Amino acid sequence: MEQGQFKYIRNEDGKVSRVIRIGTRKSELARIQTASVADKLKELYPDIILEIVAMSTTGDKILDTALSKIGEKSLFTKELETALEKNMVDLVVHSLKDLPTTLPVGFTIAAVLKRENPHDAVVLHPKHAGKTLESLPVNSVIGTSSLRRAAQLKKRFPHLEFKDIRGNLNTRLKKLDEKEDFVAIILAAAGLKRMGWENRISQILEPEDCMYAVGQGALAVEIRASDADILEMLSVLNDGDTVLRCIAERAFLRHLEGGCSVPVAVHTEVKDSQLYLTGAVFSLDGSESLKDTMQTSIPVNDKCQEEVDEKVQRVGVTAIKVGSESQANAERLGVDLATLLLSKGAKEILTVARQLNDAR
Ligand code: DPM
Repeated sequence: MEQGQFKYIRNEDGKVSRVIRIGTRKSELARIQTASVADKLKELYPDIILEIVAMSTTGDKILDTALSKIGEKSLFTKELETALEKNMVDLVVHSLKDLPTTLPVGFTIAAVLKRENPHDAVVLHPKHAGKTLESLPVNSVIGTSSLRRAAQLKKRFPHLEFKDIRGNLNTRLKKLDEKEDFVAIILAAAGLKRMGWENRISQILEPEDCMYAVGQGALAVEIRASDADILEMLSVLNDGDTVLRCIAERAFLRHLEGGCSVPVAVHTEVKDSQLYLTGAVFSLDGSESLKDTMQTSIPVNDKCQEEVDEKVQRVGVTAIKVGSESQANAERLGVDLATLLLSKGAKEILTVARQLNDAR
């Protein structure tokens, strides 16, 4: 039964309930991520009725081009946002790192869930089991299309070669195992874990080797910014520390004017009521880099946005149950660190990186 703009159904007892429709990409990882959020919602709200709507996005269709070569920023999100806009779905689950730091008008991230391990991981060809990046033979070819990963690892492990690899996680693992093109591939530990492939991780890359991407390892739920009911319903999914870390990271990236395809990396930590942000930018071969760390305080007894009049979006996030002063501090931290790196020449490094990448 369609009633107004939302979808409703009549239960057996005659009660009418709104159906909450969740949009997802069709890849296995996207479906797993969506199902995990759906399960959490079912647990928190046993009476809700959920429906999952799967669709393909541009990013899923263009499989032969490196992500960083495709100009479109909202590669994996556009079709899903259109579905949100048309009320065909009510929420969409994304990997936060695939969401642009500026969302199109009318959308917001209502929840950022507790972050998985945000680090990158090495997956080896079975032939090389037991090795590490350090101990792999000279000129071993490593598969990654991430400028961020390639830049850092080229610098750190000059004996290795890096080549693009595209496709969803299933495709990449197949390309690694069934051919001889790559000795190893680099993937986010979080994605591997969600796919149930943790046993393929042979090495977790520490910040000294490779810092992670903005938002990596965190799931985000995007909604229509005007949908107050869903915003309220999802607010309990937020993990306070993850929200603050990711706001700082996203503010850093946004202020650098980086997209998802620039060699920018971060590391964040919450400790003793302090939020620490380390951010870095790299030239494509990693030979040039700028890196710094700053910190800010997380006030105790901080008031939630719920209690203040205006609901503020911070780099796309509206987390109404997380302290509002803390969120403001986190955003400022990201901007301040970006400002510092820009004053040291970050813009020039990123501009050259972009030009060289476009010319590849
Ligand atoms: C973005 C990048 C990659 C994805 C760039 C980067 C990796 C591309 C590649 C912005 N999105 O990380 O520097 O390796 O060629 C992506 C993955 C996940 C979300 C897969 C992965 C799962 C992990 C998560 C693709 N987006 O990074 O291994 O939820 O953070």
